[in-house]
Amino acid sequence: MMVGIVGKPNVGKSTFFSAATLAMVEIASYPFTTIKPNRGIGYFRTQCVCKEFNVKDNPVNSVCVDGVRLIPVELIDCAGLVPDAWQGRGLGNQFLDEIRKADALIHVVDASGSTDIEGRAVKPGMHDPLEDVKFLEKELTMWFAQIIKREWPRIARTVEAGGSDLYSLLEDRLSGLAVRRKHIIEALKITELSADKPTRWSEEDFIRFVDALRRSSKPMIIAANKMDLPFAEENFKRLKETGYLVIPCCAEAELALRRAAEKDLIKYVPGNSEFEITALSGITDRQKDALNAIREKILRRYGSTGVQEAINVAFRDLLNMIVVYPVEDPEKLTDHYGRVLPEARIVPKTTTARELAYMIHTELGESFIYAVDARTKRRLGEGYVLKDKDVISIVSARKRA
Ligand SMILES: Nc1nc2c(ncn2[C@@H]2O[C@H](COP(=O)(O)OP(=O)(O)O)[C@@H](O)[C@H]2O)c(=O)[nH]1
Ligand SMILES: [Mg+2]
Repeated sequence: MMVGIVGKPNVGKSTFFSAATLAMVEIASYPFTTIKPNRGIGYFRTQCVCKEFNVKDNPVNSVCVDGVRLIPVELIDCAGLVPDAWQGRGLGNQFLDEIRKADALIHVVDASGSTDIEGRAVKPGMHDPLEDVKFLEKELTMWFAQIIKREWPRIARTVEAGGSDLYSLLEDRLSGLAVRRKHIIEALKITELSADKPTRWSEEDFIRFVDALRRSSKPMIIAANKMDLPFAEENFKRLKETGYLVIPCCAEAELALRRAAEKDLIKYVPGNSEFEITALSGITDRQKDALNAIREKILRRYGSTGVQEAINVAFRDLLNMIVVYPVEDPEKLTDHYGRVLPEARIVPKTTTARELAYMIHTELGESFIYAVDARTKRRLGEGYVLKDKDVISIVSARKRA
């Protein structure tokens, strides 16, 4: 699963991305690799179960800092979207090419209204960020429509001639856009259009369908960025009225905190509502003032800088992911090498015990007998649907994992 960071130019996408993917000291020792300049690893933050079980853990695929488990997730910093990108204007094609692979979007909006529709600097309050929301929706829908339209007559005719069904044809045509069958089913349900008679759809029906398909396959939250500037507070309230989940953000503050933590000036865990100045020397008064300003203006007021929260909301609420801890020994919570709670896996909410076994190893899935809930020590059947923070041991005909 991948989340794209999108929006017009100069709203703070790259600042958000840099902050989210900056690995600080405790994290940096783990071998998480950067994929490409605009593709990186951020973290999903969850309360680790180590405290509940009262154990000292040895994470392998993730990190545990003060009882906070950080699990790597993939992020894409998309090029800035300009009006009429869908027709190839500006970096339009590049933007759309990057967004293809995203399963969900974080729309970074300049809540202070200090950038116009093309991303040029204006005085705070001069531009209405609600326009940016409508604009991005329209661009994405037009782009989807353009791709589908090219083959629509052929697809519609094939369906009605009984050659194939609409689901399969569209799924096939749109696989490169990370559009799946369930998204197509959802869009048809919402629009109440007939999958059997697509030639009878009007132009308006077609656009309604495409719009619904775009919404289901590229679900979106809004990161209301630049909350440190004037007018942001009132625009944040207005943005919430759009019905989207809106997270107040200050990407610049998150970047400053992570950099300070990287230099060992402060102790800060991404997403925390506070930090502690730990540097005994080498910190200037100016740095101190800047950090204190972040504390007063952002952390005290909004609870966090919002960057980590936006990533969490995207994976948890848009993509419906949960975290599970597979272990081999349900008593000691260890793997084969005796490492405690080595893995935290982020998986879809509907995952069953057997599906988890398959995710770990095909062989384990095939030889699955039952699973054990490490909390209750109860046996779970293959169809057991995993819950968030489950610690699970899988017993197979060949081995445990
Ligand atoms: N005041 C303020 N400025 C920010 C914030 N985040 C980013 N910026 C500034 O906005 C400008 C554009 O940022 P950038 O990340 O390059 O935007 P992008 O074009 O969307 O990738 C830069 O000058 C950033 O320093 C923020 O939270 N508050
Ligand atoms: Mg950028």
